[in-house]
Amino acid sequence: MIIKKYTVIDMKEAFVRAKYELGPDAVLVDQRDVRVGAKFNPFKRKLIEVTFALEEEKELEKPNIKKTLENTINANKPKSETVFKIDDKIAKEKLKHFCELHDKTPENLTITEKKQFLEILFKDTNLNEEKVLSKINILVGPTGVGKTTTIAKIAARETILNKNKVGLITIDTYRIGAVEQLRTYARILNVPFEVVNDSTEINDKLNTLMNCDIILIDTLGMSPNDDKKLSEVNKFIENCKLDYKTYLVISLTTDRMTIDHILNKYRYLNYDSIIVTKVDETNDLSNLWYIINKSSKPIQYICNGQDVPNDIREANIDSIFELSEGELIL
Ligand SMILES: Nc1nc2c(ncn2[C@@H]2O[C@H](COP(=O)(O)OP(=O)(O)OP(=O)(O)O)[C@@H](O)[C@H]2O)c(=O)[nH]1
Ligand SMILES: [Mg+2]
Repeated sequence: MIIKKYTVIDMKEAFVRAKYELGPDAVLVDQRDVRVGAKFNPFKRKLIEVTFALEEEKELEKPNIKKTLENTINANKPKSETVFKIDDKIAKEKLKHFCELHDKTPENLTITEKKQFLEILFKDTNLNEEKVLSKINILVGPTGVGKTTTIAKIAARETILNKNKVGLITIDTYRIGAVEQLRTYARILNVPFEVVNDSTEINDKLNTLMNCDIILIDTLGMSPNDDKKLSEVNKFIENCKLDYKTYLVISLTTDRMTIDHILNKYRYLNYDSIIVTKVDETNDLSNLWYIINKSSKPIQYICNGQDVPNDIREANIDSIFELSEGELIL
């Protein structure tokens, strides 16, 4: 029997990590609250220590875990109730015009016509720009939006599907458990992992991973109002001597006023591209259209769930169509 303990923030994280590492047959055997920090520190953080077990005959060899990942990467998610609500003035006009041309109402457009409409709607937007990862990729964004999880998803895709040699770095030594979270994923994928404690170390750590095709850098979550942390992360990024690409990770559950605020504040970090997460937690994809129109930067990935690595799509018409199941609502 394999016994594994995880120290996590919440049970969601515990299940994601156990399922990812031990497979679907892992069972929860114990759960207890723990406090982490110096002995007399009144601000000790409350975490949960959970123990999972996996029976001997169900133990998964690493190659089998990889096989499972390969099989699940392209698996379709069960049907959701997500729609694409056309609530913006320009989009509404375009849909009206399209329906007139086809002598239809939005409700009785065929699936093919709905797809054609989305193609027209997004035609001249940055959605259609080519999506390429750089050798060095830095994910930044507000707290809890899914930066670390998305890094694990990209790392798994690149390792397993694209056969790239991936290396992971974290500069998040701020949040308790953050280093361990990414280290666990690095161990499962059997890829090198480095921790950068100080902005001056960044180039040395990058040099040790120079034989990798893709390097993914995780950063600490920051409120867009926290100028101090924004400038701290900027220091790490600015010190990086090699070419890199920065991605702003943003949750689709964010309200539009906050989206504006985040897009604006994070401009300070000169992000090149956007990754949208938690699409599965909303039943309306219209904020995607909003983000595309508000930002001059292209969307690289869309993430639609907690499952590592399968809940990630390259952002394009096909993925938007798949996620909304072609349902357009006026
Ligand atoms: N529903 C849903 N949950 C997600 C998605 N991506 C990540 N999560 C969950 O969101 C929670 C936070 O994810 P993390 O990857 O730790 O987020 P983070 O941005 O690294 O958080 P900080 O480092 O604390 O800023 C976890 O419970 C993830 O499983 C997604 O696309 N959909
Ligand atoms: Mg994180």
